[in-house]
Amino acid sequence: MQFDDELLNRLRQAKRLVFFTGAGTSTESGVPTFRDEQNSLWINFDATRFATESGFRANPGQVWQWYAERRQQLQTLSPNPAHRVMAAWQDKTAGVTVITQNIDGFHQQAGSRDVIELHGNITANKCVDFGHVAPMDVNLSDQPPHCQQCGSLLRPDIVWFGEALPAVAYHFAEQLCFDCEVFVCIGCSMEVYPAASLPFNAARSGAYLIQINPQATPLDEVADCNLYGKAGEILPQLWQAVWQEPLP
Ligand code: BV8
Repeated sequence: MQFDDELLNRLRQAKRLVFFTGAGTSTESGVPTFRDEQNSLWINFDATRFATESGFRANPGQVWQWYAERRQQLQTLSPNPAHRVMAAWQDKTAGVTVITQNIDGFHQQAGSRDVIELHGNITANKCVDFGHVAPMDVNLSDQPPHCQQCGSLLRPDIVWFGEALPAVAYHFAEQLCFDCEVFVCIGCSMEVYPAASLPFNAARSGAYLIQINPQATPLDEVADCNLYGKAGEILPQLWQAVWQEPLP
Protein backbone atom coordinates (compact mmCIF):
# COMPACT_ATOMS: atom_id res chain seq x y z
CA MET A 1 0.00 0.00 0.00
CA GLN A 2 1.25 3.50 -0.87
CA PHE A 3 1.00 6.20 1.82
CA ASP A 4 1.13 9.90 1.10
CA ASP A 5 3.92 12.04 2.50
CA GLU A 6 1.70 14.15 4.75
CA LEU A 7 0.40 11.02 6.49
CA LEU A 8 3.95 9.72 7.06
CA ASN A 9 5.26 13.07 8.30
CA ARG A 10 2.34 13.57 10.66
CA LEU A 11 2.97 10.17 12.22
CA ARG A 12 6.76 10.75 12.45
CA GLN A 13 6.42 14.18 14.06
CA ALA A 14 3.51 13.53 16.43
CA LYS A 15 4.28 13.98 20.12
CA ARG A 16 0.82 12.87 21.25
CA LEU A 17 -0.80 10.02 19.30
CA VAL A 18 -4.07 8.18 20.01
CA PHE A 19 -5.04 4.78 18.63
CA PHE A 20 -8.84 4.37 18.96
CA THR A 21 -9.86 0.76 18.41
CA GLY A 22 -13.00 -1.29 17.90
CA ALA A 23 -13.80 -4.93 17.24
CA GLY A 24 -12.28 -4.84 13.75
CA THR A 25 -8.83 -4.58 15.36
CA SER A 26 -9.25 -8.10 16.80
CA THR A 27 -10.90 -9.68 13.74
CA GLU A 28 -7.56 -11.09 12.52
CA SER A 29 -7.06 -12.66 15.95
CA GLY A 30 -10.23 -14.67 15.30
CA VAL A 31 -12.51 -12.60 17.56
CA PRO A 32 -15.98 -12.08 16.02
CA THR A 33 -17.14 -8.51 15.41
CA PHE A 34 -20.59 -7.27 16.41
CA ARG A 35 -22.39 -6.09 13.26
CA ASP A 36 -20.56 -6.44 10.00
CA GLU A 37 -20.55 -10.08 8.91
CA GLN A 38 -22.61 -13.24 9.20
CA ASN A 39 -20.87 -14.54 12.32
CA SER A 40 -21.06 -11.17 14.11
CA LEU A 41 -22.36 -11.33 17.66
CA TRP A 42 -25.39 -9.05 17.46
CA ILE A 43 -26.52 -10.75 14.26
CA ASN A 44 -26.65 -14.11 16.04
CA PHE A 45 -27.49 -13.02 19.58
CA ASP A 46 -30.12 -10.52 20.76
CA ALA A 47 -28.13 -7.71 22.38
CA THR A 48 -31.13 -6.73 24.53
CA ARG A 49 -31.07 -10.22 26.09
CA PHE A 50 -27.31 -10.70 26.34
CA ALA A 51 -25.85 -7.19 26.78
CA THR A 52 -28.24 -5.32 29.08
CA GLU A 53 -28.71 -5.44 32.86
CA SER A 54 -32.40 -6.28 32.42
CA GLY A 55 -31.47 -9.17 30.15
CA PHE A 56 -29.04 -10.45 32.76
CA ARG A 57 -31.57 -10.14 35.60
CA ALA A 58 -34.18 -11.96 33.48
CA ASN A 59 -31.86 -14.88 32.74
CA PRO A 60 -28.58 -14.65 34.69
CA GLY A 61 -27.52 -18.21 33.99
CA GLN A 62 -27.85 -17.87 30.21
CA VAL A 63 -26.00 -14.53 30.08
CA TRP A 64 -23.27 -15.68 32.49
CA GLN A 65 -22.74 -18.84 30.41
CA TRP A 66 -22.58 -16.81 27.16
CA TYR A 67 -19.82 -14.63 28.55
CA ALA A 68 -18.06 -17.69 30.01
CA GLU A 69 -17.97 -19.18 26.50
CA ARG A 70 -16.59 -15.91 25.05
CA ARG A 71 -13.92 -15.84 27.80
CA GLN A 72 -12.94 -19.41 27.04
CA GLN A 73 -12.74 -18.65 23.29
CA LEU A 74 -10.54 -15.61 23.94
CA GLN A 75 -8.11 -17.78 25.98
CA THR A 76 -7.37 -19.71 22.76
CA LEU A 77 -6.75 -16.53 20.74
CA SER A 78 -3.98 -13.94 20.81
CA PRO A 79 -3.10 -10.43 19.67
CA ASN A 80 -2.39 -9.95 15.96
CA PRO A 81 0.14 -7.69 14.14
CA ALA A 82 -2.23 -4.72 14.52
CA HIS A 83 -1.98 -4.89 18.32
CA ARG A 84 1.80 -5.45 18.11
CA VAL A 85 2.38 -2.38 15.92
CA MET A 86 0.43 -0.17 18.35
CA ALA A 87 2.48 -1.55 21.24
CA ALA A 88 5.77 -1.00 19.37
CA TRP A 89 4.78 2.58 18.54
CA GLN A 90 5.03 3.62 22.19
CA ASP A 91 8.83 3.18 21.91
CA LYS A 92 8.97 5.59 18.96
CA THR A 93 6.58 8.35 20.07
CA ALA A 94 6.65 9.82 23.56
CA GLY A 95 2.89 10.00 24.15
CA VAL A 96 0.93 7.06 22.77
CA THR A 97 -2.43 6.07 24.25
CA VAL A 98 -4.77 3.31 23.14
CA ILE A 99 -8.44 4.06 23.72
CA THR A 100 -10.33 0.85 23.09
CA GLN A 101 -13.98 -0.20 22.92
CA ASN A 102 -12.81 -3.81 23.00
CA ILE A 103 -13.04 -5.94 26.12
CA ASP A 104 -10.55 -8.67 25.06
CA GLY A 105 -7.43 -7.25 26.75
CA PHE A 106 -5.33 -7.90 23.62
CA HIS A 107 -3.70 -4.45 23.63
CA GLN A 108 -2.22 -5.10 27.09
CA GLN A 109 -1.22 -8.64 26.09
CA ALA A 110 0.63 -7.20 23.07
CA GLY A 111 2.55 -4.82 25.37
CA SER A 112 0.63 -1.53 25.22
CA ARG A 113 1.11 0.21 28.56
CA ASP A 114 -1.30 3.17 28.33
CA VAL A 115 -4.71 1.62 27.54
CA ILE A 116 -8.12 3.14 28.30
CA GLU A 117 -10.87 0.47 28.22
CA LEU A 118 -14.11 2.36 27.59
CA HIS A 119 -16.33 -0.72 27.80
CA GLY A 120 -14.47 -2.68 30.48
CA ASN A 121 -12.67 -6.02 30.32
CA ILE A 122 -14.29 -9.45 29.90
CA THR A 123 -12.03 -11.04 32.54
CA ALA A 124 -13.36 -8.75 35.30
CA ASN A 125 -16.50 -9.36 37.40
CA LYS A 126 -18.58 -7.26 39.77
CA CYS A 127 -21.83 -7.82 41.65
CA VAL A 128 -25.07 -6.76 40.03
CA ASP A 129 -26.51 -4.89 43.06
CA PHE A 130 -23.62 -2.75 44.34
CA GLY A 131 -20.80 -3.16 41.83
CA HIS A 132 -18.50 -4.82 44.38
CA VAL A 133 -15.45 -5.95 42.43
CA ALA A 134 -15.06 -9.72 42.58
CA PRO A 135 -11.69 -11.49 42.87
CA MET A 136 -10.26 -12.55 39.51
CA ASP A 137 -10.06 -16.18 40.65
CA VAL A 138 -13.79 -16.39 41.21
CA ASN A 139 -15.15 -19.82 40.38
CA LEU A 140 -16.45 -19.39 36.81
CA SER A 141 -19.07 -22.10 37.35
CA ASP A 142 -22.00 -22.60 34.99
CA GLN A 143 -24.30 -20.36 37.02
CA PRO A 144 -23.22 -16.89 38.15
CA PRO A 145 -21.45 -17.02 41.54
CA HIS A 146 -22.54 -14.76 44.40
CA CYS A 147 -20.76 -11.69 45.69
CA GLN A 148 -18.73 -12.45 48.84
CA GLN A 149 -19.60 -8.99 50.23
CA CYS A 150 -23.37 -8.70 49.66
CA GLY A 151 -24.52 -12.03 48.26
CA SER A 152 -25.96 -10.61 45.01
CA LEU A 153 -25.13 -12.26 41.70
CA LEU A 154 -21.83 -11.59 39.92
CA ARG A 155 -21.87 -10.25 36.34
CA PRO A 156 -19.15 -9.35 33.84
CA ASP A 157 -17.65 -5.95 34.69
CA ILE A 158 -18.26 -4.54 31.20
CA VAL A 159 -20.52 -1.76 29.89
CA TRP A 160 -23.85 -3.04 28.64
CA PHE A 161 -26.34 -1.06 26.56
CA GLY A 162 -28.05 1.65 28.59
CA GLU A 163 -25.15 1.77 31.07
CA ALA A 164 -22.81 4.69 31.56
CA LEU A 165 -19.20 4.33 30.52
CA PRO A 166 -16.64 4.47 33.36
CA ALA A 167 -16.59 8.20 34.11
CA VAL A 168 -12.85 8.62 34.75
CA ALA A 169 -11.88 6.56 31.69
CA TYR A 170 -14.23 8.51 29.44
CA HIS A 171 -13.08 11.85 30.85
CA PHE A 172 -9.43 11.02 30.08
CA ALA A 173 -10.41 9.79 26.61
CA GLU A 174 -12.27 13.03 25.89
CA GLN A 175 -9.29 15.07 27.09
CA LEU A 176 -6.94 13.14 24.82
CA CYS A 177 -9.12 14.01 21.81
CA PHE A 178 -8.44 17.69 22.48
CA ASP A 179 -4.71 17.22 23.20
CA CYS A 180 -3.54 14.78 20.53
CA GLU A 181 -2.01 15.76 17.19
CA VAL A 182 -2.80 12.47 15.42
CA PHE A 183 -5.84 10.25 16.06
CA VAL A 184 -5.97 6.82 14.38
CA CYS A 185 -9.40 5.13 14.34
CA ILE A 186 -9.07 1.40 13.67
CA GLY A 187 -11.80 -1.20 13.09
CA CYS A 188 -14.77 0.83 14.36
CA SER A 189 -18.24 0.85 12.77
CA MET A 190 -18.89 4.23 14.42
CA GLU A 191 -22.35 3.06 15.54
CA VAL A 192 -22.01 2.91 19.32
CA TYR A 193 -22.17 6.09 21.37
CA PRO A 194 -20.86 7.90 23.29
CA ALA A 195 -17.55 6.21 22.29
CA ALA A 196 -18.12 6.94 18.58
CA SER A 197 -18.19 10.68 19.30
CA LEU A 198 -14.48 10.66 20.20
CA PRO A 199 -12.98 10.60 16.65
CA PHE A 200 -15.33 13.43 15.63
CA ASN A 201 -14.23 15.43 18.72
CA ALA A 202 -10.59 14.86 17.79
CA ALA A 203 -11.17 16.09 14.23
CA ARG A 204 -13.02 19.17 15.49
CA SER A 205 -10.08 19.88 17.82
CA GLY A 206 -7.65 19.91 14.89
CA ALA A 207 -6.11 16.45 15.20
CA TYR A 208 -5.00 14.76 11.97
CA LEU A 209 -7.55 11.94 11.69
CA ILE A 210 -6.64 8.59 10.09
CA GLN A 211 -9.17 5.76 9.67
CA ILE A 212 -8.28 2.10 8.97
CA ASN A 213 -11.25 -0.08 7.97
CA PRO A 214 -12.09 -2.30 4.96
CA GLN A 215 -15.53 -0.64 4.85
CA ALA A 216 -16.69 2.97 4.68
CA THR A 217 -18.10 4.39 7.92
CA PRO A 218 -19.73 7.69 8.94
CA LEU A 219 -16.22 8.90 9.78
CA ASP A 220 -15.07 8.77 6.14
CA GLU A 221 -16.05 12.30 5.31
CA VAL A 222 -14.23 13.90 8.24
CA ALA A 223 -11.09 11.74 8.20
CA ASP A 224 -7.97 13.34 6.71
CA CYS A 225 -6.92 9.92 5.43
CA ASN A 226 -9.00 6.76 4.91
CA LEU A 227 -6.93 3.57 4.56
CA TYR A 228 -9.27 0.86 3.25
CA GLY A 229 -8.10 -2.56 4.32
CA LYS A 230 -7.39 -4.87 7.24
CA ALA A 231 -5.70 -3.48 10.33
CA GLY A 232 -3.35 -6.50 10.64
CA GLU A 233 -2.10 -5.87 7.10
CA ILE A 234 -2.08 -2.06 6.90
CA LEU A 235 -0.46 -1.28 10.27
CA PRO A 236 2.75 -3.32 9.66
CA GLN A 237 3.08 -1.61 6.25
CA LEU A 238 2.50 1.79 7.85
CA TRP A 239 5.16 0.99 10.50
CA GLN A 240 7.69 0.13 7.78
CA ALA A 241 6.85 3.26 5.74
CA VAL A 242 7.12 5.60 8.75
CA TRP A 243 10.13 4.11 10.62
CA GLN A 244 11.97 2.40 7.72
CA GLU A 245 12.76 -0.61 9.91
CA PRO A 246 11.17 -4.01 10.57
CA LEU A 247 8.60 -4.36 13.32
CA PRO A 248 10.47 -5.47 16.51
C1 BV8 B 1 -25.05 4.69 27.18
C2 BV8 B 1 -20.07 -4.60 25.50
C3 BV8 B 1 -26.37 6.06 28.61
C4 BV8 B 1 -20.79 -5.84 25.69
C5 BV8 B 1 -21.09 -3.07 23.95
C6 BV8 B 1 -26.17 8.57 21.77
C7 BV8 B 1 -25.45 8.92 22.92
C8 BV8 B 1 -25.31 8.02 23.98
C9 BV8 B 1 -25.88 6.74 23.89
C10 BV8 B 1 -26.59 6.39 22.75
C11 BV8 B 1 -26.74 7.30 21.71
N1 BV8 B 1 -27.47 6.67 20.75
C12 BV8 B 1 -27.77 5.42 21.14
C13 BV8 B 1 -27.27 5.22 22.37
C14 BV8 B 1 -27.42 3.99 23.13
C15 BV8 B 1 -26.33 2.96 22.88
C16 BV8 B 1 -25.90 2.89 21.45
O1 BV8 B 1 -24.91 3.50 21.05
N2 BV8 B 1 -26.62 2.11 20.65
C17 BV8 B 1 -26.29 1.96 19.26
C18 BV8 B 1 -26.17 0.46 18.93
C19 BV8 B 1 -27.39 2.63 18.45
N3 BV8 B 1 -25.19 3.24 23.73
C20 BV8 B 1 -25.17 2.74 24.98
O2 BV8 B 1 -26.08 2.10 25.46
C21 BV8 B 1 -23.95 3.06 25.81
N4 BV8 B 1 -24.40 3.54 27.08
O3 BV8 B 1 -25.21 5.45 26.29
O4 BV8 B 1 -25.60 4.89 28.45
C22 BV8 B 1 -26.23 6.45 30.01
C23 BV8 B 1 -25.54 7.63 30.32
C24 BV8 B 1 -25.44 8.01 31.65
C25 BV8 B 1 -26.00 7.21 32.66
C26 BV8 B 1 -26.65 6.02 32.34
C27 BV8 B 1 -26.78 5.64 31.01
C28 BV8 B 1 -23.13 1.79 26.07
C29 BV8 B 1 -22.56 1.25 24.78
C30 BV8 B 1 -21.65 0.04 25.06
C31 BV8 B 1 -22.41 -1.20 24.84
N5 BV8 B 1 -21.51 -2.36 24.96
N6 BV8 B 1 -20.38 -4.16 24.13
C32 BV8 B 1 -20.12 -6.97 24.97
O5 BV8 B 1 -19.08 -6.77 24.28
O6 BV8 B 1 -20.67 -8.08 25.09
S1 BV8 B 1 -21.44 -2.66 22.34
C33 BV8 B 1 -20.24 -3.19 21.25
O7 BV8 B 1 -20.20 -2.18 20.22
C34 BV8 B 1 -18.80 -3.31 21.69
O8 BV8 B 1 -18.50 -2.64 22.90
C35 BV8 B 1 -18.05 -2.65 20.55
O9 BV8 B 1 -16.80 -2.26 20.87
C36 BV8 B 1 -18.95 -1.54 20.25
C37 BV8 B 1 -18.73 -0.83 18.94
O10 BV8 B 1 -18.70 -1.78 17.91
P1 BV8 B 1 -17.36 -1.89 17.03
O11 BV8 B 1 -16.21 -2.09 17.95
O12 BV8 B 1 -17.28 -0.74 16.11
O13 BV8 B 1 -17.59 -3.26 16.28
P2 BV8 B 1 -18.59 -3.55 15.04
O14 BV8 B 1 -18.74 -5.01 14.94
O15 BV8 B 1 -19.80 -2.68 15.15
O16 BV8 B 1 -17.75 -3.04 13.76
C38 BV8 B 1 -16.52 -3.68 13.41
C39 BV8 B 1 -15.84 -2.78 12.39
O17 BV8 B 1 -14.57 -3.33 12.10
C40 BV8 B 1 -16.59 -2.67 11.07
O18 BV8 B 1 -16.61 -1.32 10.64
C41 BV8 B 1 -15.75 -3.53 10.10
O19 BV8 B 1 -15.79 -3.01 8.78
C42 BV8 B 1 -14.38 -3.36 10.69
N7 BV8 B 1 -13.45 -4.45 10.41
C43 BV8 B 1 -13.73 -5.77 10.22
N8 BV8 B 1 -12.59 -6.44 10.02
C44 BV8 B 1 -11.56 -5.54 10.11
C45 BV8 B 1 -12.11 -4.28 10.35
N9 BV8 B 1 -11.36 -3.17 10.48
C46 BV8 B 1 -10.02 -3.31 10.36
N10 BV8 B 1 -9.42 -4.50 10.13
C47 BV8 B 1 -10.14 -5.62 10.00
N11 BV8 B 1 -9.53 -6.81 9.76
